[in-house]
Amino acid sequence: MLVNTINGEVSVDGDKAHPANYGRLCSKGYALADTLSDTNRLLRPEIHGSPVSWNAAIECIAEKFQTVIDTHGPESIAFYVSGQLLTEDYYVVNKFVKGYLGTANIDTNSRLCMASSVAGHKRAFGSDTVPGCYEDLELADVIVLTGSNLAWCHPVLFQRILKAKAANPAMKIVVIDPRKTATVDQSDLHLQLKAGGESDLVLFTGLLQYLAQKKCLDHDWIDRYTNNLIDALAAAKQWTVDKVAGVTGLTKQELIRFYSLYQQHEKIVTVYSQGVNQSHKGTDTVNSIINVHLATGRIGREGCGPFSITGQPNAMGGREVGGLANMLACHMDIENKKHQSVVQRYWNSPNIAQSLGLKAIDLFDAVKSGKIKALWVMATNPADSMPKADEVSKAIAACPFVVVSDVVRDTDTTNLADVLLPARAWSEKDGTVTNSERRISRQRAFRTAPVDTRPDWWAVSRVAQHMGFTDAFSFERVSEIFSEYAGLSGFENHGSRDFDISELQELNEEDYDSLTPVQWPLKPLASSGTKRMFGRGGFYSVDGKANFVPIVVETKHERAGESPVNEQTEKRSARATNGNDTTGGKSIVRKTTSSRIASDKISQIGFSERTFLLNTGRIRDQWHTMTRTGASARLSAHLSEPFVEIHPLDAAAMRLQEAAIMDVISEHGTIQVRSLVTDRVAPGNLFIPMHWSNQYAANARVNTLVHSARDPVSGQPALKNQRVKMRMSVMGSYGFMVSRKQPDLRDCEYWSSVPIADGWKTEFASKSPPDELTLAIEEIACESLIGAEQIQFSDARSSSFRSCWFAGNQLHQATFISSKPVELARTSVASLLVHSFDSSADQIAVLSGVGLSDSEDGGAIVCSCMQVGINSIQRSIGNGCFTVQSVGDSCGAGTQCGTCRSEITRLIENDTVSREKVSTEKVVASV
Ligand SMILES: Nc1nc2c(c(=O)[nH]1)N[C@H]1C(S)=C(S)[C@@H](COP(=O)(O)OP(=O)(O)OC[C@H]3O[C@@H](n4cnc5c(=O)[nH]c(N)nc54)[C@H](O)[C@@H]3O)O[C@H]1N2
Ligand SMILES: Nc1nc2c(c(=O)[nH]1)N[C@H]1C(S)=C(S)[C@@H](COP(=O)(O)OP(=O)(O)OC[C@H]3O[C@@H](n4cnc5c(=O)[nH]c(N)nc54)[C@H](O)[C@@H]3O)O[C@H]1N2
Ligand SMILES: [Mo]
Repeated sequence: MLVNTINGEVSVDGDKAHPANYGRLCSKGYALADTLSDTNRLLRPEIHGSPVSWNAAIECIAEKFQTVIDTHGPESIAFYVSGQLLTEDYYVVNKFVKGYLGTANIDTNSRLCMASSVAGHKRAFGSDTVPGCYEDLELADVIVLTGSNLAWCHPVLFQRILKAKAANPAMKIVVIDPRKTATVDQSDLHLQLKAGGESDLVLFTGLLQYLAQKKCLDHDWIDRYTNNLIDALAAAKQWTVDKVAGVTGLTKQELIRFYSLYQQHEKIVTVYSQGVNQSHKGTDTVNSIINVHLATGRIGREGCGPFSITGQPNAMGGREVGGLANMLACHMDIENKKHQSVVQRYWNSPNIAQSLGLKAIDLFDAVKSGKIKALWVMATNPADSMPKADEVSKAIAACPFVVVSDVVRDTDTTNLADVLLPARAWSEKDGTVTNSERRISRQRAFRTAPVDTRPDWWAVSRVAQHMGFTDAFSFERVSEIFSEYAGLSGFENHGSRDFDISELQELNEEDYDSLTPVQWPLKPLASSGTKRMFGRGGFYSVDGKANFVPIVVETKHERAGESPVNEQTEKRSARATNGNDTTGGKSIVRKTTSSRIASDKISQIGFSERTFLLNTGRIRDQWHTMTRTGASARLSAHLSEPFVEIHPLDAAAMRLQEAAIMDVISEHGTIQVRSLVTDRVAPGNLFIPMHWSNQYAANARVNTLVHSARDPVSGQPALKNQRVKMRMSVMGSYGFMVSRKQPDLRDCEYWSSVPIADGWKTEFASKSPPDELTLAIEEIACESLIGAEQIQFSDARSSSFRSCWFAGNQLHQATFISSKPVELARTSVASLLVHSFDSSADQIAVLSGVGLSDSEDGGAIVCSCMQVGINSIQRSIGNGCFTVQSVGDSCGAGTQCGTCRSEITRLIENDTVSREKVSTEKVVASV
């Protein structure tokens, strides 16, 4: 990535020379400059909310940790870190915990992300190795994407694939997903299997059986390089096409079409991501995919391979430094005595961890039970991203001593900390990261960091030194850390471990700074890096052979996608509101709700409640818990409210109003989100994005609903598979507001705010009637908008209230409240904050809710890079632009990062369908 700074303004461009993206960036990449504002930055260390010096914070942490260790032993300390750290940060914190504190209680958000892939790789290859490289995706004849929404989550890679497909139209893209995603829009075949955790497992086990039956296995390769085929085939034997169809909900024709692709084409890559990993059978599913590739020798060759795609910038680096609670640095295992000794001697560590540490869910369970007395969370937001998120939040709040290192001041986790440490952000820190194809890249700081922020490795090193480990943590520069780490990768390795970058240990600071991207392993014979591995065996198991893993499936599980049971529950209690829940003096839910309509009243209204299977995941323009992307007006314009996707048939059965506010309920919690009726989800399924936190919505954290069921091998939680109930949330009033500051809407059961140019735009709703809600909101406005002047309008008959506050010729706040959802052109009203109101007629016109500018309302943003809305795109289509290219030429949409091209395609297709429908109707009419 290239960054330009002109007069202090930062702009971002792709690096055309980087082999992973060749200069392309995604919408979030282009908007990175927007997320760099200092407004929500954590700028100074804090203890219990008061700013302190770094020395004071470090002393406090070191002393507290020492006391806890002296009193309760090292196992009462835990660290929860993240794939958003750079490799050097990650290495130092692991060295500190596993080598010097003497516990392995350090786990990472990669547990929620790729632990099943790690475990699957290790079972099959003896090491956590991704065998292929991105180029294979361009060379393949068939790309199978399962449980991956590549178009939205890895848009740069996806654009690379689409470009390769344009050059080679015979290339086929297959998408396996219970939802019709933007990736599906660009595919040749969509297998919309039943969600619920076992479909993929059975699908790929059935594929192995099918290929064996069709005599398509590569026995020569298998004999030379693998073990255990017989057992794997025996276990797969029962999975006939008919049986697979029964479990997956796919037709026999679909299955045969899919299976015969593996029969007819040589070069196949099977890409998988969270739809596979985040399941209670994640590791077995990974192995069912790898089994197929081993059985056909499709590994380590051009255009072939199983390919686990990672998500976070440095998830792979984290695996390499041993970030997980069951690993040691440089792909060594904690429970392997030899590895323990290698690492202990290299570090000269006094107290190396001897046994497995706690994995994420167990770790927070131990926090909850009180076993963990001190916790350090670094670069992750578990109060939102962990399953059973309310329970996790309460556990953190109740933990006696909590340190949180972050770049943002207010997150749902920083608000629970005793000590806050301000970290350097990606633009300000220096180090290396590794991507999904084992490629290590230098990440260089390009922006001066706020004075009191420090890199995470620095903070950890200083605490370690303060605890007496002076020499082992005397790092002053990242290059020193990298050299030490590179040295360990080669120490007593002799080819026994896959991860070897020891060629790089002698780099001086200058060489390190100018390091060009390189793929490990780096061995003397291949010091330019290794593209592919295992083509001719060479696995890291005891005998150097790969292992087939026999897949045993017990199909007892709930079947997803069945038509929902209409549960007209008699006893319908009011929402389980999360009132002012405080534990240990720390507030958990920032904006609280109070239900003022009694439960009996809700049941009188009698909306139906139904049971669904809830799937969760990502949207195009938000990153995880929105701590940074949520601050970008540009990115928040794409999908700006927390929503639940529901199929039109289910919506009709529930008599849902358009864009209704819904209560979604599980045994763990209740949230409120807006309904989005779409055939992208299957009947009986729902989809809710993982992103919204208490910072941007009243109560929309999806993980408060999600169970902590997990894969038994990897410990990765099944985040995409939760039974829930859903019903319409009955509201007494609805509102819309634009304001300079994020409003305080504590009186509203529902609100959702997004930043816009010079202010905020907020949707809200309340159980109270409009007059009461208006009073409450105007009271807060009176207190906070001192000196401003108000004009207002109310219509008692339609229960509609409008109020505007002006200071000089600037609008400060405009509020629209009604007993029904407010009808207004949102984008026009939002633009009024940057308008100058020079006459009182102008001011009064706002009350009509009409934008004052002549420009047409562009509508909800589809193309974030060029800021083009749906209305503008539809106008272009209406004017005869029927290709993505011509839409781009006409209004600019889709011409930058390309991530929105699949949505533009769908708009064109919808338009074609409706035009065809009209013309067919005309034909019918004329007949
Ligand atoms: N825009 C954006 N991009 C991101 C991120 C982000 O937050 N925002 N995060 C990054 C990170 S850390 C990660 S890990 C990656 C994740 O990237 P992905 O794994 O592509 O993202 P998800 O949306 O979590 O899930 C992918 C798909 O799995 C499907 N799925 C659910 N259940 C099943 C099932 O049983 N079988 C199958 N076959 N599919 C199923 C979902 O419908 C969803 O479309 O994205 C990375 N990229
Ligand atoms: N329901 C559901 N839950 C999920 C998922 C899902 O698909 N569904 N996906 C899971 C997956 S794959 C993932 S990866 C996780 C992600 O979940 P989290 O890791 O919790 O998400 P982020 O919002 O990325 O949190 C990163 C935090 O680190 C801060 N930060 C950024 N850079 C730095 C830095 O350099 N140093 C420090 N100290 N702090 C920094 C950010 O401000 C932010 O607060 O969520 C998981 N949870
Ligand atoms: Mo992830």
